Amino acid sequence: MQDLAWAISLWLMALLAITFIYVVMKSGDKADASAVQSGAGKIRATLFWLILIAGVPVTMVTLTDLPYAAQSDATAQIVTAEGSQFNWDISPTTIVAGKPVEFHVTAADATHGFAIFDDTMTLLTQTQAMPEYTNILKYTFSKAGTYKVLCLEYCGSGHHVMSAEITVVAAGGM
Ligand SMILES: [Cu+2]
Repeated sequence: MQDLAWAISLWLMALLAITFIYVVMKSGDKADASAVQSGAGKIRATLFWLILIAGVPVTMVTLTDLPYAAQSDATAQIVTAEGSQFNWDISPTTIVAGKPVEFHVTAADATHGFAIFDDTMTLLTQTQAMPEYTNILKYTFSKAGTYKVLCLEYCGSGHHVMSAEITVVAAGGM
């Protein structure tokens, strides 16, 4: 869905850019004063007001459908994660499957990479852990189990020991 919206946006942006370039290229021509008085001018004026009047409600309705508003989920489980050389400080480490999790990820010293792997060591999701900034990573674990957190950003001599575990329990099992 997001890819489609992105593709449509790109096409519309290209169309707008082409129109803009066309208008700029044509702007050297003298205005046709008779056209403004005639039917062409009236059609232009009608279209202008139609777009303006229709545009406002259409924009308002479609903006509410953007995914951004839906992202702040009050039911999400909040987990804070702070990376430091060479350790992860994660709280809580036990969460419930099937419910969205919001990881608030930051770092104490250098930039680290906060990455979550399943038991087959498949990367599920990741974000940067940066000093003085909190990245919010949203993820919903579909099944219970033990998940590994590893650092994906080389951060010094002990980078490879930066590992932690998250326990995901089935809903109602907590
Ligand atoms: Cu690292």
